[in-house]
Amino acid sequence: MTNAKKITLKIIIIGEPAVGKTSLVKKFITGKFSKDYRSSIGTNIYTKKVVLEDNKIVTLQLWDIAGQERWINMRHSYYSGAKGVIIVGDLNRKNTFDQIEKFWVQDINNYCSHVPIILLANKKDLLNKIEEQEIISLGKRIKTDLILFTSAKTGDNVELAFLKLSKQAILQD
Ligand code: G3D
Ligand code: MG
Repeated sequence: MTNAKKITLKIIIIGEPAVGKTSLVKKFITGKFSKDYRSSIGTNIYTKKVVLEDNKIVTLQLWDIAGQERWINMRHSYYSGAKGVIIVGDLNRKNTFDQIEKFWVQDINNYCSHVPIILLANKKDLLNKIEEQEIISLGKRIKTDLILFTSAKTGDNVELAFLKLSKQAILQD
């Protein structure tokens, strides 16, 4: 007998091309890759089971845009039912953070408002060109639940990011 509760959470990952979205997901998944069954909407879907506190087994369904970031077909399907959003910027390209505010947040507002958002400032292993304070201000303006500085290369804060968002998503679900 087990009193574990089974929950599936759809988490979407968004952000400009080459910020490290796929690398972050792959680092977290470490090899587990469920076959792409939604290639028609330009998406790869990965799953990973995690066990949170109080024995909750959560299956994370991670949706990663496969190319053509800004022009994903059927945007509605991509965002629909998402319980959490990971927005990624590249610490070496300021523009990728500007676009978060200009473009990606509008999408969230249009398609899946009121879900927890985590902002990842990725590639922290490289020479960073953006002040930490700028990222924190952006996070406040777009009302993120958490900001983390990550590296998909070293793995720094990657697992933490997915676990924190999962917890928040369950609380708000
Ligand atoms: P995307 O899915 O957002 O488009 P990718 O981004 O995951 O494809 O990553 C784009 C490039 O950035 C890749 O390099 C990848 O290796 C690199 N990258 C991703 N995350 C990090 C990071 O944290 N640190 C460093 N140093 N590089 C990172 P290539 O050369 O394969 O295009
Ligand atoms: Mg990618």
